[in-house]
Amino acid sequence: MILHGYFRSSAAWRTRIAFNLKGVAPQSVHNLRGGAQNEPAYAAINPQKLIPALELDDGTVLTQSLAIIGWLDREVPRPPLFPADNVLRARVEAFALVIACETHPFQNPKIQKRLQGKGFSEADIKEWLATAMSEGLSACERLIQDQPGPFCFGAAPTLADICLVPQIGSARRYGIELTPYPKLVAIDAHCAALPAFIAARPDQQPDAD
Ligand SMILES: N[C@@H](CCC(=O)N[C@@H](CS)C(=O)NCC(=O)O)C(=O)O
Repeated sequence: MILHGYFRSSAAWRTRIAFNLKGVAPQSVHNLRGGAQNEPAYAAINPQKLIPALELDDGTVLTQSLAIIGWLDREVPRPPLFPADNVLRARVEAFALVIACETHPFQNPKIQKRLQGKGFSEADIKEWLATAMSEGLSACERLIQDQPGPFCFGAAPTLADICLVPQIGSARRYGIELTPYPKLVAIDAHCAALPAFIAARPDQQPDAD
């Protein structure tokens, strides 16, 4: 099994956390440096030219981090990455989707390049990105207001934490103020002490700068 990733990609980071939590170690290949995701060789693997992609042993390719994590959870059910309770599961998925669909995409290199190509200034792009990230994080903070911790939804990590930690990492990289999100910051700190999360960090990857 080959996981096509990149150390800084937060979508790939999600899959690394999930594989670590399951104790499964796919072979890692690092695409993206120097725009390698846009080369025909990678486009043949993932027509979206996005990281990550997972090549299964029979050659089947899975794309989209949340689909890869869902597949992994069904293949290797322990420890579960979703709560057994159906309502809580829907809340975990909603939290993850706020990040994956409506927060993270704005920070993608290709989106930022398009904005630069349209003549937007670096300051405008930064401000636009900060607004998008802050909106997403505010929603996430509200979505777990009733939750006791130490993870987003209960006593064990779920897809919500898997999506949160890389998004907080990106927010820090972009200099976003995190004090309005005390619950998210506390959960991130809790996750940061766990081996599965430590090993998934960008600075722990062989292709890290
Ligand atoms: N929704 C996708 C997002 C994948 C994605 O946006 N990957 C980024 C890295 S985090 C990427 O490959 N960007 C390449 C580019 O912008 O050219 C997923 O969850 O897998």
